[in-house]
Amino acid sequence: MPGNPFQDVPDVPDPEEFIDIVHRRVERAAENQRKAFRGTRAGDLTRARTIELVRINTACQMVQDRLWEIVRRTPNLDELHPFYRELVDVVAGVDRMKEALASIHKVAKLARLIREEYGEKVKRARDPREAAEIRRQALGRLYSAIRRKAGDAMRFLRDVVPELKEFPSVDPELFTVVIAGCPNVGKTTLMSAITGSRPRIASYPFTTKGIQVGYTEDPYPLQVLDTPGLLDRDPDTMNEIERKALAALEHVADAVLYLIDPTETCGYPLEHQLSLLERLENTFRDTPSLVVLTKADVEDLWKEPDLDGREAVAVSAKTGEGIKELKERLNDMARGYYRRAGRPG
Ligand SMILES: Nc1nc2c(ncn2[C@@H]2O[C@H](COP(=O)(O)OP(=O)(O)OP(=O)(O)O)[C@@H](O)[C@H]2O)c(=O)[nH]1
Ligand SMILES: [Mg+2]
Repeated sequence: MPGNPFQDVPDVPDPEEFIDIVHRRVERAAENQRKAFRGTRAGDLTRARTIELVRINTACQMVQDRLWEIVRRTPNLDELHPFYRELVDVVAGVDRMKEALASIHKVAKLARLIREEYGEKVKRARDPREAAEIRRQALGRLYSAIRRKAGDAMRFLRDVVPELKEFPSVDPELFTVVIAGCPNVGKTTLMSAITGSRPRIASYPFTTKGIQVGYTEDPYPLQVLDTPGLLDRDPDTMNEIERKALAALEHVADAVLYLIDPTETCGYPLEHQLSLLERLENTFRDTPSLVVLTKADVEDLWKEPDLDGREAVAVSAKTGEGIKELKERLNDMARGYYRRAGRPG
């Protein structure tokens, strides 16, 4: 199952540390070449040319490989699903990220050019001193390209890539149910009751508790997202980042369950819960939804709220009441979704 498209992006090194690593490898390669010459009859010039060539090749190849690998294994930002694209924009900025990758790609290509150009030159060096001078120029250009052309980009990616790798792993092609509601209404408990699976917890911009992704397949694949601290606030008071993180969620939601706790044991009066419901309905205007009344087993406190004609299912995660019916409703929605998507489901 496809998940977070950034999970295979390699870690990006700090430019100065990278140069150190490259340089140490260069010296080791030169040393090995020197040893290989021991006991042979190779003349001074041949030795010098070969050793300097090994240095140039080792440095350039390593820079080219490592930088190219970063570019190659980062997904194409223009082809990302809007869910992930929006999240990238929150955490890194899509344009900034593209610029950084372009800079790194440029230096990878430059490393190849330096290798070709100076490799030819060093083969024709007239004496050992000239060979060393050519190698110094080659490595000087290479290291300065890393510092000046890729340095900022590398430092930037070094910071953001770990964050991108922590994005929730969701498959945007699956029928996705988002669970929304005030704190303590029973979101996480319901999610476990629906999916029966141990949800994976992933970080998500601006929620302190992260987001949980659960999955079930009976019979239609259902992906369920639990969203603590994300959908219990007023979208009008959100800042730019929060709005984008919310927009990302809208891109992936195929159905929303609005949870209401009619016992009010969650600590929020019904009136407050209903006004959140209205605000959320505005946000997820085009997404099919269903109201779920939780904690139906708490009979002495449970009272039927006025839902203004909205459809609702009463459930108890404790006794299992209503869960089967809720799952049937979700499966109906999923069936329609997969049929429209032209997938067997
Ligand atoms: N009696 C009863 N208690 C429930 C039921 N569902 C959840 N609870 C209780 O309600 C409390 C909150 O449940 P959670 O599932 O953690 O609620 P939540 O919405 O995920 O809360 P946050 O993650 O903090 O937003 C817990 O003490 C649960 O045991 C239910 O069906 N019946
Ligand atoms: Mg929870």
